[in-house]
Amino acid sequence: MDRRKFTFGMSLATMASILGVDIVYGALMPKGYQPLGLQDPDPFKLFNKDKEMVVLNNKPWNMEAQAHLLNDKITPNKFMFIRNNGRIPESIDVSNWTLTLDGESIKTKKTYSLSELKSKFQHHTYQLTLECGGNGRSEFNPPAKGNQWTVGAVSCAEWTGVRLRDVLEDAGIKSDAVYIGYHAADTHLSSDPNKEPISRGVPMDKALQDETLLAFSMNGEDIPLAHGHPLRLVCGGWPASTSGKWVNRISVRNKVHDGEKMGGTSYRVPCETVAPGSEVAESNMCIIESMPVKSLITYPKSGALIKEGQKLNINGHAWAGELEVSKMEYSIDFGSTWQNCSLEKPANRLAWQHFKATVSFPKKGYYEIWARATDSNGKGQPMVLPGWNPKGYLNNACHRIAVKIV
Ligand SMILES: Nc1nc2c(c(=O)[nH]1)N[C@H]1C(S)=C(S)[C@@H](COP(=O)(O)O)O[C@H]1N2
Ligand SMILES: [Mo]
Repeated sequence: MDRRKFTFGMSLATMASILGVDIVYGALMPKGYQPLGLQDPDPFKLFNKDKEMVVLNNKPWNMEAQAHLLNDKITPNKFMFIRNNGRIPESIDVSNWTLTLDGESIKTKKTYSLSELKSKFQHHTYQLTLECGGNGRSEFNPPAKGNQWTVGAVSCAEWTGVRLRDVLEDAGIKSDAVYIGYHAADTHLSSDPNKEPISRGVPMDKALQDETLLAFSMNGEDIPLAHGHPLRLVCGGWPASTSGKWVNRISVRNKVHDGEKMGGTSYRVPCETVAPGSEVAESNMCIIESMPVKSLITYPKSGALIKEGQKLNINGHAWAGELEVSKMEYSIDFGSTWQNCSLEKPANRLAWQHFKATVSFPKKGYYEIWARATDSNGKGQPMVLPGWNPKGYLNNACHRIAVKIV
C-alpha cells in the first residue's frame, strides 16, 4: 500500500479537529490509516495554478509566484499568489450570500444580499496592486517567522465590484467613524468557531476612496475560490491583508479596528528603526499603511544566457502603494551607474506600472541587472535590506537578476 496514505501517531481527535467534524466511524478505521479527507489534493489543479508556482505551506495553503511568472501586465489567476491565514470556506452558497454592515459608527445596521449589492450600486473596474506585507520576508536576518516569501507575493489583477463608499453611504456612517474592519467566512485552523483567522481593516479615508471595492469579479470572471469568491474587499496599495476575502460583514468602528491580526507584531512595524533582533514594546509598533516603492524584473528569467553582441530587452513592473512611481532605473555594474528605463503611467491609481529597457553589455561574462524604482515623493528602493522588524515586513530592496553573456 501507498505509504503516504498512512499517518503514524495522529490521534482520532487530532484528525477530527483538522477535518473540523467528528469521524463518525472513527473507531472502525484501520490503525494508522489516513482519511482521504486529510490527504493533500494537488494544489496546482485545485487552485488552477501554474506548475512553476511555489507552495510555501499547505495548512493553510500559501503559494507564491516567481518573478518571471509575473510578466503579464494584468496578473492571471494561474500566477497569482495565495495567502491564507485559515481554512478556505468549503461550501459557498452564492444565492444566499449576504453582507452585513454593523459597528458602533453605522447609522443603521443593514444586510444586503449579493444580488442586491450588484443591482443597487454602480459597478467599477480597476487594476489594483495587492502585495502581502511579508513579501520578501525570507531575506531578513535574524530570520522572521512566517511564510518565507521571496519576491512573488504580489499581483495586479483587474477587479470589478461596487464602491465600499457607496454601500457605506447607503447605510449611513456616523460622524465619529474612524475605521472599518472586515469579517469573513474562512475558519480558524483550530476549528474553534469563536476564533477568526484574520479580521483587519483600514481608516475611513482609505475605505472611502474611489478604488476601494467590494469586488465580485477578477479579470472579468467570478473571483476564484482561493481569492475570495463570492465577495472580496480590495484595498489596492496597502498590505494585501487589508483586502478581506470571502467577506460577509464590515464593521464601521469608532476606534481603530481591534480584530484578529490588528495588534501585537501582526502587520505592524517599529515606529522608529530598531537594531536587528531587538525586542520592541507594543506601544512602539505602528500599523503598516501604504506599501513602499518596489519593482520586479519579470523578463528575462534570472540565469538567462545571452549571445555576445545581442541587446537584451528587459521588462517588469513597479508600484509604490498610494503613490505613483516617477522613475525607474537599472544598473549592470552593481549599482555604480544607473540608466533610465521607459516607464508607463498606471492604468489607474493603485495599479502597477510597466517598465522596459534595452540593455547592452560591453563584453562576454557574468552580469547582474539591478532595478530601482523611485516614488513621486523622491523615495527610492534601498540596495540592501531595509529596517529589520520582528515579523519581516516591508522588504523593498531592489530586485536583481543574473545574466551571462556567452
Ligand atoms: N478572509 C481572509 N482574507 C484575507 C486573508 C485570509 O487569510 N482570510 N489573507 C490576507 C492576506 S495576509 C493577504 S496577503 C491577501 C492575499 O490575497 P490572495 O490570496 O488573493 O493573493 O489576502 C488577505 N485577505
Ligand atoms: Mo499578507
